[in-house]
Amino acid sequence: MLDRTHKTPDYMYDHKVETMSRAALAELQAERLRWSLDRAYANVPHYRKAFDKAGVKPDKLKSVDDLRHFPFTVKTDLRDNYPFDIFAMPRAQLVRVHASSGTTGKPTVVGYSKGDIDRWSDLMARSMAAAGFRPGDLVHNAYGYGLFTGGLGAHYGAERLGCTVVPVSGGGTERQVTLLRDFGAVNLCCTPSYALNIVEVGARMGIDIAALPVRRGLFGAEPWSNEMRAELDRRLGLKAIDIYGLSEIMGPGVACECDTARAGLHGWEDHFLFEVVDPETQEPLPMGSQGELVITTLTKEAMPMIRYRTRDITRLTDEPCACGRTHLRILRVAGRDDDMMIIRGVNVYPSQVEAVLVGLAGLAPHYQIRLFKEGPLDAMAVEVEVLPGAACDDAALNAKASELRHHIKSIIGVTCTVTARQPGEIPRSEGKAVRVVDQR
Ligand code: DLL
Repeated sequence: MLDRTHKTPDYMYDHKVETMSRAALAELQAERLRWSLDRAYANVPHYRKAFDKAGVKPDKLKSVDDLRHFPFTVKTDLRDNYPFDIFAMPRAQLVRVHASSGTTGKPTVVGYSKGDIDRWSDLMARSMAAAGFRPGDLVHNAYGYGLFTGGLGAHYGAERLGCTVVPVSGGGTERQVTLLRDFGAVNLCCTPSYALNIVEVGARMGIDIAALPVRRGLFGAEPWSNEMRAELDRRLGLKAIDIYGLSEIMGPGVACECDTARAGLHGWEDHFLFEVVDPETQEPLPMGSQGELVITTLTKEAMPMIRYRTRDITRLTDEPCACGRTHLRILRVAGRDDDMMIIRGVNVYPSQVEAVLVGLAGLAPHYQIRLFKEGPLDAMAVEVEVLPGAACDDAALNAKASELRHHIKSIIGVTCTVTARQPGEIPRSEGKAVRVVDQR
């Protein structure tokens, strides 16, 4: 258990650690990094082989900078060691496993010791406190429970912080709305796309979510734009906060925004080491450059991850934050490198298309992108919906479509086809939204 005997203001879960000087953080990281590398090398055949092949040894590590000589870990390393061979402890000593859905091939399995669950709970509690959750709050948790880390991660964190949890899980949206109204939760946890679905179903039921007590949304598990944030703030009448994480590293709570600044997600550096590398050359990039986020765990017992390539594209900053926390910030994740589309030579992320269409008069914030071949070239078709009540005869739909096509061209610089549809025609999400349908 975390030592919470020191005085902590109520807007921070662990003031001493969250405001540690960067020099002290670096010292703590160096010490923990050695421990993590040692543990991986001694207990996981995969790491022993990979380190030996690269000619590196944990005991040769002089400083955190030397980590750059250690090999990366990628998703296929987990699949190749399916299900339990990447663990640094006998399976019988673990208290839990989670797994990715694995749309293609084997799922990736991740494991936790009792101590790992304890630290995860603390980091989620820390994230939630940063997001403005307080002990005694009622938390409506609509992240999916099960193999996905969202549900149980948020559940344990909220309990640890001293909140009362409503463990609804995802789906059954009318019931979600009824419970939000009847119980009066002040905090909502779900994906941003599901939050939109909830507010819309509420409107159909004659219940305005914005008029309910809910005032904080802890949204993550998928990329979302600042434009979508403004839309969620307004439609749900709350403050939308971004939370990041991935199962391979822990689950939700690897990084979270503070409600003071909402300007980047504080990455909890006492437990993780963050690097940004050039996805092509794999060379580490200086602070502030955009590239692929690489994370090393510093305290995970059951499954240390050394230089895990997340494939998430972002930038880091260690500029001081208005909230007083010293841990670096991950500027919002633009998307995954495998989601990046190259349309006539222009690199585009779905979240950029989202930023253009959300808030455009008469359009609903629902969309889907279809990728297809036009001769030898990749082409993009964007499907959107008009708002309920807006004109939706053919002429009105065509006019909306051509307006959006024009904006996408002038703001992102790509030519695409746009189809505007009737309200309700784009599939709704109950978890992670499917933004891109690849028909190439
Ligand atoms: O999505 C963990 C999570 C649950 C995070 C609930 C936040 C809230 P995975 O299913 O393993 O874990 O998916 C991880 O989702 O590599 C990113 O590509 C994406 N992702 C997660 N959070 C964000 C975010 C959970 N805030 C993958 N912004 C990651 C953008 C995100 N992308």
